[in-house]
Amino acid sequence: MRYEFPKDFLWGVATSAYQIEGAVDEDGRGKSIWDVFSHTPGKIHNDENGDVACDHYHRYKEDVESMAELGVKAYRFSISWCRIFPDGKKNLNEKGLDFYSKLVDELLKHEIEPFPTLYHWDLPQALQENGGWENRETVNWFEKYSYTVFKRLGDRVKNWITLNEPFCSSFLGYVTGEHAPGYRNEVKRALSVAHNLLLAHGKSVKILREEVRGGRIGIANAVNIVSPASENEDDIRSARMVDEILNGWYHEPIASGKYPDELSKMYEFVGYMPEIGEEDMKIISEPMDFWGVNYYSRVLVKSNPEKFGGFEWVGGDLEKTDMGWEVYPKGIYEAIVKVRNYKELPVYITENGMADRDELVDGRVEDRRRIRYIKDHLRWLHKAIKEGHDVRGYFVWTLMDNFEWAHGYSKRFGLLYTDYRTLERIPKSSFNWYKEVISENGFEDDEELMDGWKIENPN
Ligand code: GCO
Repeated sequence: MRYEFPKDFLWGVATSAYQIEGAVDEDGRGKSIWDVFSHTPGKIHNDENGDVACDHYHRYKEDVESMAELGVKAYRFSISWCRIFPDGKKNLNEKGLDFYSKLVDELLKHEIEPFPTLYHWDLPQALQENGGWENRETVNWFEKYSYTVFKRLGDRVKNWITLNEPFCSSFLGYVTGEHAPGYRNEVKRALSVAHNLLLAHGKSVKILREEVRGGRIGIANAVNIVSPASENEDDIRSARMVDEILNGWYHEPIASGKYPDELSKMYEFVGYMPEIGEEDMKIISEPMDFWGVNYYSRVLVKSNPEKFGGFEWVGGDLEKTDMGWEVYPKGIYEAIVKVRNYKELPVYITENGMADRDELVDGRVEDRRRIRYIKDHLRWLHKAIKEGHDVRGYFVWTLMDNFEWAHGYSKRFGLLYTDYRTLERIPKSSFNWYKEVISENGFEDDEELMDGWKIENPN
């Protein structure tokens, strides 16, 4: 069967600043919370950090060449706030702005649409020392940062993403402690962080409208498909709550100016709800242009009164990626339908991809499972488009293997294999396959389209 995509479908790849740039002390860059967190012993696999990463800061021209070779129409990257304002506040660092301006020019030279994310988790440390996202003042500094970047790049950059996965910034940073700044079990603090992040989102949407003629803007939320581990009523109720914790909490305020009913009542009861100003929900729900969907997998939920929150995530019976995430391609279709139920906006899949145990053998990397993973997700995405959903683009996570947060360099998601000894980038077979898909604007495939990858030999 031929999977043909709309003629102007935007084929892309995605990265983020702290994961690829390196050059952390170069050209006036200030410290971010990820510099501090990754240098804190015991936080990152092998105590690795992003000091060098893929050295993209110095190799960006080579990397744009690779994107041109791949034939992508768009490149999603993130701008490091602490390169623009090293103290997060007032002292503008022109060299930081220059880097992103040069990157944009390089992309446009190759007719690649820049799709920058303003905030991909790397808050300036100086602001963290002032309470970080718990402090509402940080929202005002984010407004200044957004305004500055829009003014400088808005003449050439028309598509913008405000935040990457505010769920991760708030819950992994303040509840599980896996991410910077690394607090644990601080649910109330996580919810005020989430509220201020959503405010920052709404404020920068408004500034974009004023400052970037013809600009379009959205948010890139993680969207997990949450299913009950069984048909029993307690599991179904737990799954509904986890769906609100993971998804509703970061979509409903933007879509309809309110937090999810059931969960906000529960948070209210235990005194966790953040302070909500008179205008806050109106600011957060400032109309935006598209949903960015970062889709990877589903989560199965079982009720368990002994566990924190009264539920637990259980492993399913599908094949898993190297991250331990189930391969559930039907979830990309369900995620598209889900976000458009919150509000019927155009959708970009702003991240999708898999970590696998890639091996360099005689200078080559055969990553068939990644090709099959991307193909199966694209086939379900294609179904959503055929059914009339306005899906405008797809960004593979990620262009090159890079710093995978708490996993350090141990997880490889790239279409390019990064040899961390030499920093050479080597195209994997998935790079050549994706290049073909882009040039054909689609692909042939006759495999049975399954919801999820059943484990072939479970034992
Ligand atoms: C995320 C982040 C990326 C990750 C990718 C793989 O969605 O978690 O945006 O930075 O590296 O998703 O985990």
